[in-house]
Amino acid sequence: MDREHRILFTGTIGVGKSTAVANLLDAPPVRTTLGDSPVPVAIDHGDLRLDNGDRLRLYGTPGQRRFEPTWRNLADGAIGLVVLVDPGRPDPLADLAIYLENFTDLIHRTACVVGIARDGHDALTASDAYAEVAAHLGVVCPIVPVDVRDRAQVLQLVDLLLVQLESRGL
Ligand SMILES: Nc1nc2c(ncn2[C@@H]2O[C@H](COP(=O)(O)OP(=O)(O)OP(=O)(O)O)[C@@H](O)[C@H]2O)c(=O)[nH]1
Ligand SMILES: [Mg+2]
Repeated sequence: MDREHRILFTGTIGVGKSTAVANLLDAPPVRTTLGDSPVPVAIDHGDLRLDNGDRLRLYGTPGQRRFEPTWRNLADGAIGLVVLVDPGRPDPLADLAIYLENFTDLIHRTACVVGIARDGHDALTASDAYAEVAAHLGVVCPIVPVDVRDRAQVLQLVDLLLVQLESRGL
């Protein structure tokens, strides 16, 4: 079976997961709508071909926490995780903790990058607060501001993931 190099983009509702994924793809994203929801909930995914010929399959997870089983299915076999944080929400540090905890198996098996999205150049980003939350959960990973509408910045997040994987021989 062809190995699918799957990378997940996760984070709260509206943080920019779909925008980030769509921005990187070679073709428009495929949207899989989950059937058991009163409102349409989509998983966006598609392929990104890297310069070295490798192909990555990118997934945006549904934001709602009740889809935690879906998150786990997507995480199974994935090679890395991008957590997007919306600093404009009431408690972005708690948001970060929730996603790091939910994806703890994936993170410890592979690698993780945290993108502070939605105008993430704020006071919290400048402080060590996000890194402290991550460290408390045993996660050491790059934490960088990102504008998901800018393809180059999203690509940089993915690069930060791939560099970690390479350095660990994964
Ligand atoms: N003003 C502003 N808008 C942004 C920023 N980042 C993303 N957006 C916009 O926010 C909107 C929501 O982004 P989506 O990519 O749909 O977010 P999502 O995480 O996929 O949302 P769900 O799938 O509903 O959870 C899009 O219209 C983006 O263009 C930002 O930094 N600033
Ligand atoms: Mg979306």
